[in-house]
Amino acid sequence: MPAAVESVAAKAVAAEQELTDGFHLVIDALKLNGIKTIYGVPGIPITDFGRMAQAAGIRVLSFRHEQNAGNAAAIAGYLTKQPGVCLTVSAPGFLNGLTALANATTNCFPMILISGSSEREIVDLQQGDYEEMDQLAIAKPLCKAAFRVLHAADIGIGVARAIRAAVSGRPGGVYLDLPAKLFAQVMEAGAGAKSLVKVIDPAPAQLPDPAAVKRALEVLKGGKRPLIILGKGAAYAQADAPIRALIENTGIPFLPMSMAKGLLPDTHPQCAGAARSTVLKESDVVLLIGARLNWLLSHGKGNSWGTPGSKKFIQIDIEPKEMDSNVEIAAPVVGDIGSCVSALLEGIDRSWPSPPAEWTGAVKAKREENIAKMAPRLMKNSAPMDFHAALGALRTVIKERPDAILVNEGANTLDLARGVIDMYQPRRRLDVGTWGVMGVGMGFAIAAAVETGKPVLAIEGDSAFGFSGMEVETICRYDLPVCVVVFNNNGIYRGTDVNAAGGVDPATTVFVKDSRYDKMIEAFGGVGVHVTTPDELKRAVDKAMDSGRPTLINAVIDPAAGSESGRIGNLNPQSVVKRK
Ligand SMILES: Cc1ncc(C[n+]2csc(CCOP(=O)(O)OP(=O)(O)O)c2C)c(N)n1
Ligand SMILES: [Mg+2]
Repeated sequence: MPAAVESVAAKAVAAEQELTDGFHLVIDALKLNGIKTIYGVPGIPITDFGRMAQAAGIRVLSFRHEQNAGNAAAIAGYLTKQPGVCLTVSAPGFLNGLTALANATTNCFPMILISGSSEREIVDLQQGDYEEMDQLAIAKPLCKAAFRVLHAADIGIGVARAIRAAVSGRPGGVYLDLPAKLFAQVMEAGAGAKSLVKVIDPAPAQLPDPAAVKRALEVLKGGKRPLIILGKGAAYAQADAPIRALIENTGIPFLPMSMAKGLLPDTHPQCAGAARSTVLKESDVVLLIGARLNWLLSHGKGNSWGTPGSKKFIQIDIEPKEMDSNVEIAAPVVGDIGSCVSALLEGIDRSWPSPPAEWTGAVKAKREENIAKMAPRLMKNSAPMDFHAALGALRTVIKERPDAILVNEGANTLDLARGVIDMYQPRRRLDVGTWGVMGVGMGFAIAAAVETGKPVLAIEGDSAFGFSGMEVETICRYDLPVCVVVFNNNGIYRGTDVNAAGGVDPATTVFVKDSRYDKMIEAFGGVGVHVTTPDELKRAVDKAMDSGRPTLINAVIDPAAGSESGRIGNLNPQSVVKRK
């Protein structure tokens, strides 16, 4: 090569080495802050970004629909206390991801939805750009915080703000809008590197006021029939040891909310899970730890809570606005759960009075009575199976594999599995959460496998499964240790409904009879199994979990076995007008 040409080429390389751009700055900012995985769906303007992120060592998992990628990111956030990242294209992809972002915010899961967006100048003049939408404005009311970055030099700050907003205080969903033009914006590499921000202490401890702790201890000590309720906030906090110590040192019965199951084993002698209605009604002092008095706890009032005014509530929550949301909180303790529980523990020494034996004895008796009542229903080896018979088999699976992660959605399939399947370890049960939303199943299962490396058992109503079912291809593509069991009762709640008009259309809640969901996964190289008895079901799940191979088991459930809306049929409005 002639010397002159050589020097021009060298100069070009040198110049290139000194430049960076939006693509690389976003990747560098995420990596600098420990983000190892992105869940998303490619397309304009983020296809190359996904490729480059993968090339840079971030694990980029492509889904079939953004809602599932978003749910995966949200539950990754819940499991790791680091924001899960979902990446989508503009307008329709963004909207598909938005349900998961809103659900994450409602459930206090830290996640960041990063969406590419179209040209601001055209969007703002509404001139009809490709996938035109004012995404920032739409996201804002549905998440904890929403940011847009317009200049490459601001990427570091934008990513830092998104991370801090997602995980600090009460965690939630954050939207980060990255216009197409930003990715290609160029800046000098040294200045680019300096513009990045490593978020120091993204979720700082928030210590409770000692006076609030003292007040809480006094109220708790005054209880004759005390109860501790654990919410998924308590599980999220990863303060497992102090929470366990608080419960065991006080001897107070505890009630785990759905996703708090396993924080202490459901088989723990103080667990009141099987005596729920008794403890809600009869308790006089209730300590809520990361549990909100929303609809899932009947707002802390009404019939299920016994005599009006008979309770005193102590509430531990990081969000001060949570206090008095539904009823008066006698002793609010505001701070992060680990710090609050540890502070309470300091005031609980050997002289702490055990709760009256009359109370703990009554809770124990009720719990044993209810467990004994359920036992024979779990042992029926019949075909077709009812829910209890099938769940009896799966209950044994989790007992034998307490480390496995259980994903669960549906109506009867959800409510009955929650009651039947004991959990033994923290953060092993992932389900429909605060909204009772269908469609989280495969996204949650995929992220649980990816983030923890543990085997995953997803127990899915046939309707629930359908919302994210196409992701069985994703499960096969990444060869994840996920075993999906579809409880196939031919429909929503039951498969026996009939069309009241008598026409050819089936009833609104029934599906194609005797479908074979197991065939779906076979199309992608996974293992499909069709079972009709609890024994077959147990064998098939064991085999799947031993092998770690992607498996879908079509479990035939008696179509007449379920009830309307599972356990929450009372929430359905009733028509008072008689049909003519
Ligand atoms: C996004 C969303 N759409 C609709 C619903 C209403 N819904 C509640 S449970 C359910 C499905 C119940 O059927 P299935 O999953 O088969 O459970 P089963 O009761 O039959 O066991 C539906 C559609 C919902 N909760 N979330
Ligand atoms: Mg069903």
